[in-house]
Amino acid sequence: MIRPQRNRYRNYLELDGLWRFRADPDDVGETEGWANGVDTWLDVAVPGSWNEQLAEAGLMNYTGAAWLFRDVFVPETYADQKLILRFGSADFRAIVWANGAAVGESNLPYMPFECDVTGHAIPGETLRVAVKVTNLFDYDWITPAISSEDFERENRLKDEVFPATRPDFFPYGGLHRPVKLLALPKRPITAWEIETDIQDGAGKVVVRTHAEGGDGVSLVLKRRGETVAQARLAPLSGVANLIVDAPDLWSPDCPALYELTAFLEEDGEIVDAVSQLVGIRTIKVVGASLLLNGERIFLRGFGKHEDAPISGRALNLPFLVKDFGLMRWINANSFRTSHYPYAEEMLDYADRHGFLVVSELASVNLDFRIADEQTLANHKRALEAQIARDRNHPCVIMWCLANEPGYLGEAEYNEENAGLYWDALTQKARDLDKTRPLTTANVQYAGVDDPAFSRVDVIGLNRYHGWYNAPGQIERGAEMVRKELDVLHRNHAKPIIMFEFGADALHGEHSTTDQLFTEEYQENFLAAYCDLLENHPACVGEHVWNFADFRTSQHFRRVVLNRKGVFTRDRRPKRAAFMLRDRWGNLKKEGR
Ligand code: BDP
Repeated sequence: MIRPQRNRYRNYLELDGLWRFRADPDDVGETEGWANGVDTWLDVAVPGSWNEQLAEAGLMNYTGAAWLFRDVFVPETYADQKLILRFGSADFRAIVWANGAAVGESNLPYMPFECDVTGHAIPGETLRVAVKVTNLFDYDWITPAISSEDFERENRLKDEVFPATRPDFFPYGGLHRPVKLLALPKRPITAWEIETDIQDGAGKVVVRTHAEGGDGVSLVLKRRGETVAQARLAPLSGVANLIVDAPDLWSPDCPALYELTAFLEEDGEIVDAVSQLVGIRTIKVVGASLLLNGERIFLRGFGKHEDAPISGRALNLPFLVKDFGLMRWINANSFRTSHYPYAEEMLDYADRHGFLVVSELASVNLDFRIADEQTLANHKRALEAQIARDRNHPCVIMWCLANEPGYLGEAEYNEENAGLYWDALTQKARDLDKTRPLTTANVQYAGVDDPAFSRVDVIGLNRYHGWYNAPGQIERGAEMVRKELDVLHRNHAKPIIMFEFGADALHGEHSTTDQLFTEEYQENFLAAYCDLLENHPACVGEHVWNFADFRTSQHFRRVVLNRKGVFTRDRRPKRAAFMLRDRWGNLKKEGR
């Protein structure tokens, strides 16, 4: 899939704004013909989650089907073009109608999808777009569904979570990312893959293109407006190598970007063009080290969420700019897209400002009592889509295949079941992308014998010793972590990243002694872990959980929000933020 862009051959209309909205709790919309429009509705902002926006209309905790509608005038200049409705995401599933005709659907949450509306969208006329969005998961999904009854049956949390969800983040529903009507050439370039390498000091940019027509592709690579390399591809779907002498390499200190353009030719004429910013860099695992451009790196940063007041999980550009500003202020150099792929706009920003991104799939709490063939097939499909969408971003340095699989410590999460599962998934990932290391985020209940560890390149851990266990006892908790790190280091000659460690802190709560929920406890907890991680021979990164407080389903252990943020939900710093800023500033000065 090619990113929407405007040039001589491509154009688009932005369909963001207020859309009409109607909840469909009884799921009658399709049989009652809502695709043609409805008589009564509410307004909802797109991009946006419906929950907080429409809380007063009773939709705060609504999970189920809802419809969104809008009309769009199709410009006459779009005649003879291929017309595509493009959704940045629809969470978690969607069906789309154009002037009452079903034109496409998506069942990959947090992923873009396109519906071809050529023939339905008539240039010079109005197009009615209707989308049915459902924010419920299926049981065979890679973040499995759960209901209140399941909780009770499992005798675990019982009916204690509202809305019922397995993962610890709110199941927001809506069109969370920009919606566009694309006008493309009739037979466009449909995809391209860009990989970079460094050989004998020269940069190598390997490009593969895919197109529906044309008889050749020419490539031009520029740096600051000057052409530095060119190539032609024939036939289509071929591979071209662009060689750049003495390249400016991409890194957090200097995120140098080149502009690559592909021109599609047919009968000697250019019929399509697409552009993309390219960073020349390598990322490799050697022994227990992680190397960027051949040099050791240490990841300092956070697990984040796409979460903000009112807009919920939606792309919120002022928050995006603010968050990157705060990450820069606190001297972070990286983050993980916990627990799903983030908006493409976020990756663009990270490319331009030099942040290292661990790109996580939307798999949380895989439960190996119920994971089956279909779950694995879904996981492969999600992997394929995510790699296709994000592989051309230099900021993406690693694929995290799942967060906390086997999260109950269930006996079924063993070599036999899970080993085969990870064999199949890691093989698929390596077939698709040979340039990036693979990881998972291990839950402490699955322990140090996680079957994923021998299959991935980087061992990822989430640990809460000193919080969920050994509460109020930071030293004891840190000692438990140290022991686990040593066992892992002995058993696997691989780098280790602590992807989560954190403690809830209520902004303004203080104590002179170690006391859960105070700002001092959070600060001391994080400092104790950092002391350990920064000095361990196999540890190549520390990601604090979480960047900011975020909304999750209601539960007695959560005070309105998950409070493990180093910043509040409206991005005010807690005490720990100043400690991290000093600590990470020093690491940066030491060149780590
Ligand atoms: C971890 C999960 C994360 C939670 C965190 C917590 O990966 O999603 O928010 O715990 O409990 O297990 O705060």
